[in-house]
Amino acid sequence: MRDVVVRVVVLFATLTMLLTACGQAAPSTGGSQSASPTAAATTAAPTAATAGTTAATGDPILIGVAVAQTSNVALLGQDQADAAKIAEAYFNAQGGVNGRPIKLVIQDAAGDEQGAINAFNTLINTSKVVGIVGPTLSQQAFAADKIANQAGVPVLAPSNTAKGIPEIGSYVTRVSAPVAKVAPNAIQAALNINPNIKKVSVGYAQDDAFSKSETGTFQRAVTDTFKLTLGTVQTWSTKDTDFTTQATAFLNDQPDLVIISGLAADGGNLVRQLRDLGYKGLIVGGNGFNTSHIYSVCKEACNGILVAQAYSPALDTPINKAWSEQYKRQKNMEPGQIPAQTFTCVQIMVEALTALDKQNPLAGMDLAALRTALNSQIQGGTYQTPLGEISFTKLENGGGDINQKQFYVAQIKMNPDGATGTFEFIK
Ligand code: 1QQ
Repeated sequence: MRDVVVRVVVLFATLTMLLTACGQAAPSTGGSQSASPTAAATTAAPTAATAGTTAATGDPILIGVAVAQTSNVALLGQDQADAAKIAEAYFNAQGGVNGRPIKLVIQDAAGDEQGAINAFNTLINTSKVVGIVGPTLSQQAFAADKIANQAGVPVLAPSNTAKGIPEIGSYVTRVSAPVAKVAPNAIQAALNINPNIKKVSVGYAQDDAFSKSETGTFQRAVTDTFKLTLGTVQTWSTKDTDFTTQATAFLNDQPDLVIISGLAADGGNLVRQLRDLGYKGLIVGGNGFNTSHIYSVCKEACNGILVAQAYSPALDTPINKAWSEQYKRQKNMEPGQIPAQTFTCVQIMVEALTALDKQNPLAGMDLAALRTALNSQIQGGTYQTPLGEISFTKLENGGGDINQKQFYVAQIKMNPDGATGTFEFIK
């Protein structure tokens, strides 16, 4: 019974320790946008159907969504598109942008750099959106965000966690907390389960920007923060399917913990092959494991994997209840971090547009001026979101990086069918 009870304990102590250890500033409480009209209006969690009396009408405001709808990244990207559509219906039912609806233009960014570049170009030049939510991978963001930055189009990064994303340019604002703040929480959780961990083996997909960034964070946390011994460091490609070499090297290294930074397909297959070869110790998976689609890759071998989280479905706020209820109604499961971050991006677009329209009616602005004003409004605001209260630190030579207060760790619990499971939140 205990196993099925979702326990959420906010890792304030660990977070504070890690922020201090990394020399990072505490989250700012600054920000100019006042109380969130949407959050205030969502106490009763109205659905699109029941909130019809306040629904937005008229000429829609176009918001671009450039996420992977095809390729090996599509499972993540399709969840993002679904989350964005839930946000579109939800906020339009709440009255949109002071009575005017938003309309998403969803463009397939596929799983590579060129796909993201093409999607961004179409959204900017053909669809003429006010801003873009996307792309799915950091690897793609480093290529595509530059284009939006040059064109003066605000980008909200829904799932780009590598070091250096907001530094791409002043029009890039990151909603997905960086690996440096999120990932080490999973090592602390592993030590809480097994205080005898001494030696840690690590691996990463060497052709993926996020995986490279995340393994750097993990390796520094192992040696510097937690004073553990770093064993073998294995590498592979996100396109690999055979991990015999890496799994054998991990086993020979005799670690107490293995930490894997890859995407769901390669990372999940590596876990399965490692368990098949007989590894019995704890495994930490990085943000690439942060999807229910992982269950079908590592199957029963997913059981027990620890994954740090920037979102908890149990956060008890009106906006999180509203979002998670909408998601559960459609998907029949709790929302995960990546869809929650994507919903949050659309929310921020709507709230920033709403605040801007009150100061300076959008109808009278040309598109270039509107995009620039929207970017400042986004970065100056404070938002009550499913991720908790968030705001952004404006970088001197770049865009905005998220200030988020709460992080969590979940452990995958597979069901006896070996095909379905849950992310259970732990201390
Ligand atoms: C990144 C990530 C991915 C794992 C998100 C899907 O965090 O590319 O930055």
